[in-house]
Amino acid sequence: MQPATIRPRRRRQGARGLAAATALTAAGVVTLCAALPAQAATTLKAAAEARGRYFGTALTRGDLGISAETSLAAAQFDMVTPGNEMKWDTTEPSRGGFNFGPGDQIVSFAQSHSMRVRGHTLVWHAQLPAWVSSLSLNQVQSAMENHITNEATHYKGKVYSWDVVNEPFNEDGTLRQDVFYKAMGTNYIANALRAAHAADPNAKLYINDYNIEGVNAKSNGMYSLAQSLLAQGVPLNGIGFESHFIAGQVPSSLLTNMQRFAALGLDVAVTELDDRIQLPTSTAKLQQQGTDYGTVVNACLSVPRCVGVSQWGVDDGHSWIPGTFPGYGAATMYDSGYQPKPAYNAALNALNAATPTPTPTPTPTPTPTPTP
Ligand code: 9MR
Repeated sequence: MQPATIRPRRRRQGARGLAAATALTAAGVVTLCAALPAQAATTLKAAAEARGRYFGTALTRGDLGISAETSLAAAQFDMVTPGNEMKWDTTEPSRGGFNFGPGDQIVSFAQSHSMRVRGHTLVWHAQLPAWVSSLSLNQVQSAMENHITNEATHYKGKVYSWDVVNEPFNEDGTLRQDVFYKAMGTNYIANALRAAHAADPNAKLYINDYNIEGVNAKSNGMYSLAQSLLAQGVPLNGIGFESHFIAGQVPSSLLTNMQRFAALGLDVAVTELDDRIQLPTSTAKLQQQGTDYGTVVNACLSVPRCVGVSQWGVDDGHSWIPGTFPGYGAATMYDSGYQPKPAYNAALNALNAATPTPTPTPTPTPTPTPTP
């Protein structure tokens, strides 16, 4: 079989295209696996798409002005998360005063390079303008729903997904006592998801958080919340695992944890991957980072409901890490001269080496026996 005849279609359809091909004959499966090294993709996005996944990056407006960075982003990534431009302090800095210009610039860049967009984020305690936190509590729900309705309507059809609620949990698995919680209790999350769904029924709706990548108190809190929302019929489609790791410390329960969320019937995604190194770097530390990137990509590939991986920024020169974690840096797959690091090769190799997800054999539907 020629590779061309089974080349998957772009993006998520790729999974189905590939699945259809593998379902044809058992011999076809063998031919496909044997052919993989010869058709190894040379970019993250092509390799990810061949596995029915995306590979994304965060981009800010500042990044859009740096041509070396945008060329690399367009060449390697097929999903964009705006770093700051869709957050509340930008999009509704004063009550009812909306500004979608910065977010539109990111969307326009993405569209002109055939990249999709993860909308980020509608409800978050940070980068929240002061007017929201100073509302009287009986006005918060309407302000939140109005914000969501306006923003999600503006970007309707232009975003693949929304991080509807960002970072709602404390480390012990309880919900943060932010203004939304104080006004509505736990229900603020269901209210937010329902408002987002009403505005853009086709966007995949996520709750996104950090330190929920392994099985721990915080991810247990997220798991219970997800179960409860689904039981209530709330439109929740996925869980975002930010994945801001420290080199050598990827949680050993990452895969198990992803699997348990997927088993609820949710998509999962690695949404903000980076892997910071205590400076100075060394060959051994960069190799460890490569191992970590491979581990994360392989975990995603092992979970059929894991839709993709996004890195938080293109390169080490434009990463948030050094500014927030003094003494740490070099957290991405590209150095500050835009050269690929061992982590890039590890991610690409993991994608290229992966065996396509096997298609479950359809169970024949029994012909119903008419009851007399
Ligand atoms: O990358 C963002 C940085 O430019 C901002 O200063 C920062 C402010 O909170 O937010 C960063 O992005 C965060 C993301 O929105 C949510 N998860 C953590 C990210 C890193 O702080």
